[in-house]
Amino acid sequence: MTDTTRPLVCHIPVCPFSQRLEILLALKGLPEAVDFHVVDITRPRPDWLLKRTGGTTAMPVLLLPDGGVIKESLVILRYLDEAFPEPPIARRDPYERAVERMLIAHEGSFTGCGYRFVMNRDPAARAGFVERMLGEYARLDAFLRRHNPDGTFLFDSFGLAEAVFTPMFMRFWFLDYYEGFDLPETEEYARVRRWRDACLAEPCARQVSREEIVKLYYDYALGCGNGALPEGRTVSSIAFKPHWAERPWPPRDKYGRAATDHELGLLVEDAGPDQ
Ligand code: GAZ
Repeated sequence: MTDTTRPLVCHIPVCPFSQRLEILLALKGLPEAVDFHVVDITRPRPDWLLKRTGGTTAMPVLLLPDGGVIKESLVILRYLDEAFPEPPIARRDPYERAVERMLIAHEGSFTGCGYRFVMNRDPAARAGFVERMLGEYARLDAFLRRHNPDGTFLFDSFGLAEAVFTPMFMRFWFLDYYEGFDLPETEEYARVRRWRDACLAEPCARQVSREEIVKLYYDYALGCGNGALPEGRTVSSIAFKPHWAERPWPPRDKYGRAATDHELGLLVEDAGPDQ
């Protein structure tokens, strides 16, 4: 049962934006500070939720016991960091806070670039996506070299900026799998690579695995985001059932023939003894 005295986060479990909140709470050692309510992205939102949000459907949203509603993962992150102040995750010094915010200001274009890349259906456009993605990493690299050239994280440890970017570094495993794209192992990207690798190794950021992301985001690789169905399919790859661990790995070639529900292990009957 949900405890109505605690804030409630409505979320889509594999969504990178809600993983940011889970990482923050894990860093604070407060996984119980809020309740999580899972929303099925492949179905219409329930009426009680739409009433609270005023009709918007994007997750995560934070519902407060007194009726308050907070949207946007970056805003929710700050709210939780302030509402449960110990230990603080955002920097305390005003200048350091500004540096942290400048880096976080890059998250939108970084995220959008990776998602547009995985969703691209035109092989001729691929080179342009590689170039733009490298441009995004180069910008992060330059920022980190400027503000902490010899360190690993932006400051001395995994903090707010890392909680914002790590879910995207994890989602971009789909670029490695479906596009053969990874951050090059060259000196040019060495600083951002050190940061990225340390973010991926953080124990507080283990809410999803590479296998889960690759399997659940197959439809994104076919150009269908947010639970939309590719042509000829009846079950979204982002569906909760059948569980991702029971499904085979999808084909890597996203520009070739699309896999069927059956090939993706998405038909529940496939698991039955009579089939
Ligand atoms: N800016 C918001 C935040 O909280 O930071 C974004 C929230 C959001 O987009 N949530 C998605 C959602 O609820 C789930 S995660 N969508 C359903 C709805 O009804 O709005 C990201 C993309 C993208 C496609 C998908 C996603 C994604 O680009 O992971 O780019 C950033 C959705 C094509």
